[in-house]
Amino acid sequence: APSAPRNLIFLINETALFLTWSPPSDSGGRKDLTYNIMCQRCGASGGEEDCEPCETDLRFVPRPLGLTGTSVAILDFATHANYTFHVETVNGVSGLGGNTRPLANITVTTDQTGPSLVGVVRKDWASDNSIALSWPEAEQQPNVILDYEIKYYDKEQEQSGYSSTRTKALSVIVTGLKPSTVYVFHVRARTAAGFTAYSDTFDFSTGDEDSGMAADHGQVLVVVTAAVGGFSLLIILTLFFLITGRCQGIIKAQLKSEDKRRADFHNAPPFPGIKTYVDPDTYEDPTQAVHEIDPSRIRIERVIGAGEFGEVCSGRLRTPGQKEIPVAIKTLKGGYVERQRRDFLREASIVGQFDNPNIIRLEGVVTKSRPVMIVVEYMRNGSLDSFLRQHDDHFTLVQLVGMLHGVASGMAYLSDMGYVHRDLAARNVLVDEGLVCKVSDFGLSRVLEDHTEPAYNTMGGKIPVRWTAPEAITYRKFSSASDVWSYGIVMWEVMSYGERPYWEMSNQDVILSIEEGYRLPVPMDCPGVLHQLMLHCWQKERGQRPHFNSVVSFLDKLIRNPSSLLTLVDNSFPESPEDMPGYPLFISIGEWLDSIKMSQYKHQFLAAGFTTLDSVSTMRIEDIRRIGVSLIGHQRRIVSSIQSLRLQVLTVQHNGFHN
Ligand code: ACK
Repeated sequence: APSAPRNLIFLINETALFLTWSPPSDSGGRKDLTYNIMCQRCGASGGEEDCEPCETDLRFVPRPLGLTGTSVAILDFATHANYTFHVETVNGVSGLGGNTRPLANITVTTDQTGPSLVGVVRKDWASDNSIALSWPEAEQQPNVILDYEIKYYDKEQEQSGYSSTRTKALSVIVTGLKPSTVYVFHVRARTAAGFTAYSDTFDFSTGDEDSGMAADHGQVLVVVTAAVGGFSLLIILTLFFLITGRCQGIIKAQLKSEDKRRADFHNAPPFPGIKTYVDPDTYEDPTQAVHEIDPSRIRIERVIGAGEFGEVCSGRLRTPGQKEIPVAIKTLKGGYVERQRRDFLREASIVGQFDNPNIIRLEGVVTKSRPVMIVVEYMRNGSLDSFLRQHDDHFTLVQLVGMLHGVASGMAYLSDMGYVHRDLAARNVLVDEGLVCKVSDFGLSRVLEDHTEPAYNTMGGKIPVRWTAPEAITYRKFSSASDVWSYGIVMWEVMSYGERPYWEMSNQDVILSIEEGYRLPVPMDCPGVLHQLMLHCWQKERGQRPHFNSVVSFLDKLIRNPSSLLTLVDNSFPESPEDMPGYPLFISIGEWLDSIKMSQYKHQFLAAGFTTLDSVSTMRIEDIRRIGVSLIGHQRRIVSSIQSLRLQVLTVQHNGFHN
């Protein structure tokens, strides 16, 4: 008879337990060795009497008996359990004699409680039905952390049980919660050796359905600091301008911008110690504070585009004693009236106040000679939307999130300064040769504000409807929170490589759909966490949207822990055909493919039995790949078109955040 297997060991990871062993030293003189695995689940005492056969749903891959190799994977095991496995060597003559079976045994505890690796758990933001949490990385970890488990329960209803969710990141968005309710959270890490102990418990509350304000201490603290901060800021500015002798006008400007800020901000007042944006309309001459460039230092090379006021050119700027730098030059075309000149230069007096790596940098202006010009740093890759369209599917998730991180940092800076952009969109973000994204185009706020006739109407006009928050469209309530809405749209544009938000829907249909609770669905190949963040930016109540600073720290964590980006949302289309609106699907497959310039696939669609648009609308990404659409750009266009056929019906409420 053969002897027992040798060197039996186990390995455990998130989902599987592996047993491996070496063949026995004595094969019993035969070549037909196989192995059988037997399993017992034992109680805490560890004694034999406390054991019972393992549950039947435990899965063995490839199988429990008659293994020819020397390893097996075990799935669907329970946590907090002691398993004992017996590996038996068997050959053709086993059981024909001998009374001791050749067994190797091993006991595995699937919950090896160690010290807690999770310290303080923080609340990043809350809406009425979700809470975003984060925690610092463990400093000394003996084992690599595979993921974290978050357990939580309604504090008042502890007896009704726990819920839990898992994440690979140092943060999570817990959803499906009740409004104005305190939940108790604790988090534990899972390493190759099993779970560690739980962190302390932390109580956090969801927001209030009506007020839109998250009820927690953080909120109160911000308001208090802001009041104090605003006051000291005023004193500092007063002193500064007393010294420079320009007190009056500026204090007025300061007060006006304080007012504006107060009106603009719901819960995100500027932080103390940070410079505040001054509205150029409060200056006599808005360009007096901006650097005037001697035009002989500028060399225009070529026209790169058309701006609202004239051509945009690329060129070089010389500064004595320094290297020439590449610049972009916006010109004001001849024949302008004074009002246009002022509007044109207004952008420069806004940008000139900013100094941040994610905001386009102003080099200066030319106002004393013709043509009037605004000179800014040159951004090799042009605007973000066309850049992404030209490079469909060329970037890694981390690169895309890096771009979004840049835009969010720039926006956090602007909102901390009290500046509301009002026209944030991928077309207004520029990309440099290192993929750094910078917010640009600071023209719109004037257009909206200064016209006696409202410059917008819901049928289009001056408001970029697809990018604008509903309260800004309806009541002109522009704020950093409405900029956050636009940021969510930019996220969607980036993750779909420059697709037009809401495709070809009319502005009026976009407004109505949003009002009814519809939101853009997850773009193809976009991680679930990012779509959740978009949905959060598109909360109807502006007080429930995250602040840019929270968005930045959230994306920061994703970039540091990119494994959290691996969870894709696989229901990229609305769940079931019953959700289909009564959409006219009468055109033929041929006409549809023609309309999206994909007619080369007509044959494949028909051959695979997708002969009506009705049937196409139920296709999933796999189906599209399976019928032979292999180019990712083509897949994306077809998927996107199907989504628009089915109307983008995913509401914030119905979408689970759990992975
Ligand atoms: O997508 P684009 O190439 O990038 O086309 C537009 C065009 O000018 C009209 O706005 C490009 N553009 C604008 N500002 C800059 C800049 N600072 N650097 C490089 N290109 C720019 C933009």
